[in-house]
Amino acid sequence: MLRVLCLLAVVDSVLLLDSGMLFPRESASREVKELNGLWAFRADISPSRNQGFEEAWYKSRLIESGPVIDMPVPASYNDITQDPSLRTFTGWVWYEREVVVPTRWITDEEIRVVLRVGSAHYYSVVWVNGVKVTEHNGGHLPFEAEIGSVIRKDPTAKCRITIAVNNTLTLETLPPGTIQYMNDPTRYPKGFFVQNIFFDFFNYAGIHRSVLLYTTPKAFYVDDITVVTDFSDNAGLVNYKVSVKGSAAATLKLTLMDKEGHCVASSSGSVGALKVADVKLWWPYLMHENPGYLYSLEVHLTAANDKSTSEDVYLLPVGIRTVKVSSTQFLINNKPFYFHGVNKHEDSDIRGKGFDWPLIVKDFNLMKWMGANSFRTSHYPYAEEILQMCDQHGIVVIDECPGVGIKDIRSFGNASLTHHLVVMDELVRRDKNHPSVVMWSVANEPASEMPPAQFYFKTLIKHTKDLDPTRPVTYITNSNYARDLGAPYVDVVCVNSYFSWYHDPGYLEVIPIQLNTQFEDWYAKYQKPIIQSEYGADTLPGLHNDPPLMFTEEYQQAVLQHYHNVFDQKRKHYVIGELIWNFADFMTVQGSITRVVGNKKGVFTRQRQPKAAAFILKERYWRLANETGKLPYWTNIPIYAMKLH
Ligand code: GCB
Repeated sequence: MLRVLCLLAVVDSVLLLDSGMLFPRESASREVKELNGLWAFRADISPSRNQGFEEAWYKSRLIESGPVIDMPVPASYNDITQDPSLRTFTGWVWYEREVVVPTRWITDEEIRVVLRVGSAHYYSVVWVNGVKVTEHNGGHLPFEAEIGSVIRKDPTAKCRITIAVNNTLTLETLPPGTIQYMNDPTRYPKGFFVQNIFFDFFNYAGIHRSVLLYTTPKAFYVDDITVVTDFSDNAGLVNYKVSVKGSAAATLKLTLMDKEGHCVASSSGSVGALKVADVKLWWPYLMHENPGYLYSLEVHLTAANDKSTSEDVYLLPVGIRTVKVSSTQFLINNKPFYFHGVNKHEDSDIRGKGFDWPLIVKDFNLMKWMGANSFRTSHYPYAEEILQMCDQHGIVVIDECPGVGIKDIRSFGNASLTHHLVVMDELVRRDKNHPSVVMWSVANEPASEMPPAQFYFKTLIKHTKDLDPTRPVTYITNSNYARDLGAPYVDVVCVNSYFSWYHDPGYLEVIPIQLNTQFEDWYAKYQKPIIQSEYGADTLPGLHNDPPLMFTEEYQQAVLQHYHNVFDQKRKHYVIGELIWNFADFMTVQGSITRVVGNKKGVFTRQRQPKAAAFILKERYWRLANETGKLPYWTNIPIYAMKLH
């Protein structure tokens, strides 16, 4: 009982924001309408970038205030046209689309109609039929607005949705940046300015994920659900809390179903625990013969008045598993888990950071092909659909917020910290129920040796633990172990290092000694498990040299092999994972002469073709899986992967 109560307290602590952000799913009471496709688009190229607001472009159709072009949604706008100024545009761009809303949604006052944007980078303002319905600060998380009252004002009118998006990064955005005006008329054209950034990927912008309309009942509806799972022996435990908006008279019924649709537990009331006999745990890929097992939690809300009965139904996939960290191990379901995986980016030709199912499925096939059991969402939250795939396939995720490039001391100020806390609220609210998410990463390579970093990370990490005491929290460091001021607060030390690349370039022989020293130093100081969260080398596919020279396929292979030798020593003790930088080549800014049309540290090209290093990783990851998992009669191993065994 005490255990249940403790876990319920955990469930309770998560709900700090005043509303939920459940992924829109169709059910008996909910409909979803996707608004993806072609939208009208215009960049505000006025020197102030403010013409759109001054002239209120949202008040009438966008084409009436100036020329428009077709823009696909979801996609970054940068690589869609031949216009170099749109590729690097900084400022407001305007999107618009007219939507046919089902008549019933308008005439039936009992229906709540919500407009939801999966993500738009960076700052967004949204109008419906010229009426502002919401704005959102932040480029990688969803936001929504109830629009029923606006579309009901004139039921005969089309529903015109206008979204203005501004990609400007400042010292207080996440990631941070600065705008620098170049005022010397002898060197720069009039009004010339640049967006400086402190991170190594292209600042793609636009509406990056799906725009949807969805419905729920209006009088009452399921606003949020939090589940926290546990097990003991054969019994699983799903502690839940449901937050309901609207009528208090509604009754809640919860049913947990297995994959075959059989009810395995049921309950009522907004807070409680479901006990599952003969539980099938959620296991990572390659750790168990049946990974990614998901139950389905049906949350059923009903209310009756003298005339009728109405209901709201929401179905949440639930994986039952636990996560714990000791001083030397990362435990999933009390068994040691070793991360052998990748760092990724949301990045591809033409669509930039736009959501794309073919790309996502291809990436999952490649990760499973190479035996990767995990990835980090470097350097920002990825689309929810990607996490759903991870849940289903058992791919373990370190979920990172967009706190990348916090290098300027001014980005450690109050305004930045406050925003960072809100972003963590939004991230945890969105991703808390994914079994695949096993750890939060609050930042990547901040200037953690600067004095204000101590308070900043202490506060941020504590806040994240308060939001979700069930998952460990980390940030990714490349600081010196002796000067890193945030490390005392993390649960797992995640270190990036590029020996023989940025340090001692070309000298492969330094890797064993430097990597060994790195691990020994960090462990001696903190006695916390360590993940090598990045390592790698830029490599041009098809470029060869033996003995290995930098940028050749041979050099990338050699770097990996040198690192792997050390990992094999240390993983017997306290190293709990290795994540290659990077899964695939990705686009960067032109600002750095160390990048030739992007960062080439991928083991796959940007088009997802393997470099020689991909085969090294494939062999290694399957070998590691065979050592640590139980795979002899693994049923899902495709034929091509079986050959290795
Ligand atoms: C890093 C960063 C990552 C870069 C990578 C590199 O440490 O975390 O964003 O892309 O190094 O290739 O330089």
